[in-house]
Amino acid sequence: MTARPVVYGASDRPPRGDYGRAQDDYTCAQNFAAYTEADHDTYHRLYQRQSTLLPGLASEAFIAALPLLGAKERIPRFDDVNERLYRATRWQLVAVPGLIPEVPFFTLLANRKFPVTDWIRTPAEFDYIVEPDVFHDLFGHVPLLFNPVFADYVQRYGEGGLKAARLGACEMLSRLYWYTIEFGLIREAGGLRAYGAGILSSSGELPYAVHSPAPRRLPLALERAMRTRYKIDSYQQTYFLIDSFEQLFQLTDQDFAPLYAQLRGLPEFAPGD
Ligand code: HBI
Ligand code: FE
Repeated sequence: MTARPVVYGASDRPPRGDYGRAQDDYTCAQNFAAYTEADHDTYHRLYQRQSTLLPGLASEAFIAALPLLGAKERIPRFDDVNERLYRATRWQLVAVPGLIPEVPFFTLLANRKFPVTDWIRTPAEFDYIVEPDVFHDLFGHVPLLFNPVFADYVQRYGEGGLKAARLGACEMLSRLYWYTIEFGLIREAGGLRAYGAGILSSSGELPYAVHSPAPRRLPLALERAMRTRYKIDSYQQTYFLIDSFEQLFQLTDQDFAPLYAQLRGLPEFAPGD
């Protein structure tokens, strides 16, 4: 069976990426030869702009880990990053053609493999792209996988996802991923900082998430986050706050099955509630 593309979330956009080259587990070889000089230039310009925005807005743990990625000027070979990443936390990057279905996604995370989309946005999409591309994944997600506590949380999330799939609770667990790994905020230095990849890789949403008075900011509580719907193509209207990555990890210590049963019958919250 060749891997079929997925249409992700509410977007009715055709999936991007060539899924014909993916294996059954949805991974593929990184198509390094396909990168043009324009692609490397797009990556370099995105990296430069985003890294100048970080001070005072990004979590210190992220700022400290970013140099470990070791790729500022050009899109790196994932195997080169894996040299360093595997030594640090036993995680490795695997290339995927784009978004993949939830169970293959959870399976990779549960095995400390992070799926990294291997294509990059066009220059016309420099300021915004709906789907995660290689810059979102490498710059947004990979640095914190060098952080031991966060790295363990992501694997625990993957294991939880496989259990959620068996319980038909993927949507509730996906919201936890969305409001932490993608769009989470952490209390730090008397203020707020971003640790979610979707914020860290966005030039507009990074200052907005930390400083704008518009969005709601709530302390992370599973029963609230798991019932709060999200949109994938606009700034978040609700952000959830944590005090530490240890707090995130401890959340995964409990068995979510009773929580899913309790929440299933309760009404959901719209993104802006
Ligand atoms: N696929 N490649 C990729 N990257 C993601 O971050 C991703 C995905 N599929 C599903 C998904 N994220 C989320 O819905 C998870 O909560 C399951
Ligand atoms: Fe992401």
